[in-house]
Amino acid sequence: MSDRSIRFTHAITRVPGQSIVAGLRAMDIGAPDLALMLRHHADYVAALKSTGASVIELPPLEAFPDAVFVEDTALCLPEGAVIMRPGAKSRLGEAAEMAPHLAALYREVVWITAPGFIEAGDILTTGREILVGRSARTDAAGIAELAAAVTHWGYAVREVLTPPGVLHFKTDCSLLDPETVLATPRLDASGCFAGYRVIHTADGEEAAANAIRFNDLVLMAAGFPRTSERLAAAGYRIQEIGNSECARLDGGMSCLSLRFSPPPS
Ligand code: CIR
Repeated sequence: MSDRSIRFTHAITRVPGQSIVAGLRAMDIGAPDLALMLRHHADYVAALKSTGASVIELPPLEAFPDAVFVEDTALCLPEGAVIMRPGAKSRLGEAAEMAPHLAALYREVVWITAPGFIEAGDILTTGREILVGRSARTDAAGIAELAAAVTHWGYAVREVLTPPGVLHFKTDCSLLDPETVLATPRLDASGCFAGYRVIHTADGEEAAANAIRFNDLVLMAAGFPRTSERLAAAGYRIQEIGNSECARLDGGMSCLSLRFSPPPS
């Protein structure tokens, strides 16, 4: 089984800017503290680098309050990159800001075009397929366009549903290894992971589901001890990162990076 869904040579992150206080959120529980978010972000980047990956750290983009959540702008596969078309109006322009950075690394860069919408927070690439959750940000037209783009690279795309009221499909799940998923019980109950090994988040720790497997590490948000214990007991090497400020904007570990291995140039 190939492990290209968990092993990466590169990541791209973006430093959060002052405008982060205007970031989108489902529920207002107070503005994020930028100074604390910057500390958490630095820890996150250091953890990615500690695995040996090259991390491209982009500067803040004040015109786009949510631009720190770079994951939503593209799907990066070993064969090529697909530039997303975010369903949140205020985020639409983030994709064009990311595109040149990917064009510098990939020969093949394709774009999702109107009228479809898709944000990569709704995309989980496993060892055998690409799962895409239809959500308030990702529609059928966007998913169909993604499928058309990646089919010729040999990928199977399966449309699933992001639960109502949940921002993205990966808000509620992560890939731990090519055949194992960390998921909330509510998402797993939909049956979308049939055939996979599934580890559930502990009761009351649903926000731990948005983790990332990056090379030898699983990065997870700090503050979810019972889920963390479950993952450690299953043999994963856990690194906890503070996420209190991103969480105010419904963001987590996956949202903060693009993780990929571009073809050798
Ligand atoms: C948003 O609502 O778009 C941002 N505040 C959070 C984006 C989180 N991204 C992700 O889950 N991939």
